Amino acid sequence: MKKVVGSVLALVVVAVAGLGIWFVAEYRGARVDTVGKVDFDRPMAIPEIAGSTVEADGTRVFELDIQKGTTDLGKAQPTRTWGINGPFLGPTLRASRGEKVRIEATNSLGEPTTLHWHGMHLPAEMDGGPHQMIEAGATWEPHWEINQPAATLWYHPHLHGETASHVYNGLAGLFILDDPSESDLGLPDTYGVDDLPVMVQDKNFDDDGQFDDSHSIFSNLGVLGEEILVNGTPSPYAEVGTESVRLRLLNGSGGRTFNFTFDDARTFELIATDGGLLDAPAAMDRLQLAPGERAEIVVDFSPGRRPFSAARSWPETATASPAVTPVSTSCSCVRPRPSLLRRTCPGPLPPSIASTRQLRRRLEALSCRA
Ligand SMILES: [Cu+2]
Repeated sequence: MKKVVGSVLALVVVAVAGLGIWFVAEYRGARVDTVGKVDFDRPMAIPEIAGSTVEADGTRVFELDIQKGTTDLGKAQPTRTWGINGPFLGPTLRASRGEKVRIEATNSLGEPTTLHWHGMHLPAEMDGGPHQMIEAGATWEPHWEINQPAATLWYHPHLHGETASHVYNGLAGLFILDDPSESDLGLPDTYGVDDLPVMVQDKNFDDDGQFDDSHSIFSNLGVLGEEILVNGTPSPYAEVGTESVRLRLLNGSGGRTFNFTFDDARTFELIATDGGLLDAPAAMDRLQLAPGERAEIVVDFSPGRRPFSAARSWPETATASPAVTPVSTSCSCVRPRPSLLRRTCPGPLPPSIASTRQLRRRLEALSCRA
């Protein structure tokens, strides 16, 4: 009898332990760290600047076609993806403060979607929320005037219950706002050369190389992908030709928070967050971005060699793999960094934004020098 009880107890212990391991695995939902497992053998894609036309009254018009396609993401067969003006992701829209813009967004997906301008100050009826569906085959033409400081924004669908999956499939792009009064600060500003977009998204793939956005039954975060794409490129590296490089970081993931840092823990300077330029650069060696958040950093690289591996996510916060490997191949001079970024005293930072909460502490120590 004792033997039977012992065996049953052992079985129960094994079962509970197994259940615990399964629970933890399910709860975590993905690997925590892929550092060292990525080869960095593909040049990082740089989204094109979207073409536009300017009408007689000065309105800048962008034509966007929301569509389906396929993309080589390093799998045995092409991955079915969604994109804007192309098969995967969207071009970078760019406009200046004071300009009127109009978007002619045509939905060729075969199903309804929306386009939302994340971070843009604009009338509610232009914002592309769930109440502004673009039906299949329809064209939606929101228009507004850019009236906010220079900033890195992004656009993506924002429809009820399907936002995450439409973004996951590939509908996302940057919207860079320029402010003429801030263009003489001497910051790296040649797009694709020393001013690089870095849109980071985590993905899971099924055995056929297709996106898999199913997630753990215990995860209320959303999908935590095990592979990291930057601007839609797996295993990306980027060559840079100047020592000072500006990276416009966007966490375009649905659930994963990234804590960006470099292999050698080098210091970089944070120059902007979601709302635009800070009043002064803030030196740091790690930067956390939750889904949807943006930041601009300036980092220095040594010339002529492949110096260090990467901006990567720090394992303690969430998972991740190195995101981008900047390589500097030749040198121009390190630009002097302006000590003052904004011309005027900024207002209080929005309290709801996690990364700016941390920055607020740093900024409180700075007196406004405008
Ligand atoms: Cu958004």
